Amino acid sequence: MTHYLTDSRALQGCVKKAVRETPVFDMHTHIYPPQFGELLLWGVDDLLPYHYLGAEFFRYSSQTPEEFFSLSKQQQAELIWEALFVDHSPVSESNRGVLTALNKLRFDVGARDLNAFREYFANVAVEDYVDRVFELANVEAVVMTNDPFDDKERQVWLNSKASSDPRFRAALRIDPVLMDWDRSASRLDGWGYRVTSLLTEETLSEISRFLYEWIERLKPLYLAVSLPPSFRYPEESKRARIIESCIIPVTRKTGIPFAMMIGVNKLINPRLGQAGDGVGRCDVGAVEALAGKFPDNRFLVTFLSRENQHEACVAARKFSNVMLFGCWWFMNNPSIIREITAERLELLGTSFVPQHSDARVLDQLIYKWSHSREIIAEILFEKYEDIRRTGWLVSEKEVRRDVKNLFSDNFKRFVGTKE
Ligand code: FIX
Ligand code: ZN
Repeated sequence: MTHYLTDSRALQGCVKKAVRETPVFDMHTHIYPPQFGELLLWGVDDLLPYHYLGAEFFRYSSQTPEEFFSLSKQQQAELIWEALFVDHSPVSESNRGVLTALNKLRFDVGARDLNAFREYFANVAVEDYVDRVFELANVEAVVMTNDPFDDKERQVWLNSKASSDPRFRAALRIDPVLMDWDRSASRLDGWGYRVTSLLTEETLSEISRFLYEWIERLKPLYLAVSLPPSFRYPEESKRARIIESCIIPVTRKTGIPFAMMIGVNKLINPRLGQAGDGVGRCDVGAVEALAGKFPDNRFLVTFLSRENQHEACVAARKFSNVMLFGCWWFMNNPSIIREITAERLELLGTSFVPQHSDARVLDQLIYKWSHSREIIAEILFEKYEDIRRTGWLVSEKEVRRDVKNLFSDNFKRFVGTKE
């Protein structure tokens, strides 16, 4: 006998509980298992200098970026703590995130004692802390951002020290191939691939070999790139030629999606380093053209500009080989998450991936998922309540099914790992 939720309060409680209890498969992050050494950032002295806070720090401080970045991360953390938490109330999303993470870790945030936090991190084993964070955040697994052009990371993979921890899954990130082929050609040449900056047939074949070899090495769930607002398709460019001749056939043959993260203007203020990127409105038509021309390929897509979100939902309605995901970066703020999650449910039902954390520091998993779960539960309840008022009742089993699809199974099915 199916038990339907007839009462609004019971329905709300059920949605909140299902959203809180359902593990997430975090499909885009920048965190790594301890075997990757210093590539794994964790603890309060990595949490505070995170580039989101750095950008905000420079709005209050007379320090130049050059002076700031010459300091140790402990010194950077102390300056950020003073400027963004003590001298001004920490109400921005990145500031509140630090407080949420520390609070969930059972620190006395109100004591405002940075050194008390440090005491814990100085004494905890990183492996134990990874377990604690995944448990607190209720994260089943994370997808890393694996970049063969990063010298440190490439060595980890070539020396096969990479982790077999099933909580850390790979994604092959190939921005330099699509964004700066001329410079990347010399690097691939140095790694033994017969390529030139000219896209000859041999070069295109060797780019494909590079991709196949790294897909074999990493076993990635998808192949990813971030693209600027100027990205167009079709277009007469090396980028479009490599996408058509290499990325599309290789991802189709290996059965993995091509993930396009579109809308970042890299280093509009280069002095800020990782914090120096900006955002711009994109041409969603490029995604429509690729999804339409290559119906046997699958595309994970996210846009950085709020102004692209409605068009993106309409495009996803037209192409079932497009899976919209996340509230990326400058979108990952409560006011926007609320807006686009409602928009997506209204236009796509439950056929999308509502969020990814983009965590660069392990501890961020705690706050990024705590904040997003709260909002997703609110919006999801509103939509169930709307249909409850028509007489269509849902059961707890159906609510949990929908939440599991949103938090993990939509992605797993799309990348082909759903058992
Ligand atoms: O391109 C990306 O994967 C972006 O998410 C990062 O470059 C960015 O710095 C970030 O971490 C945003 O949250
Ligand atoms: Zn990212």
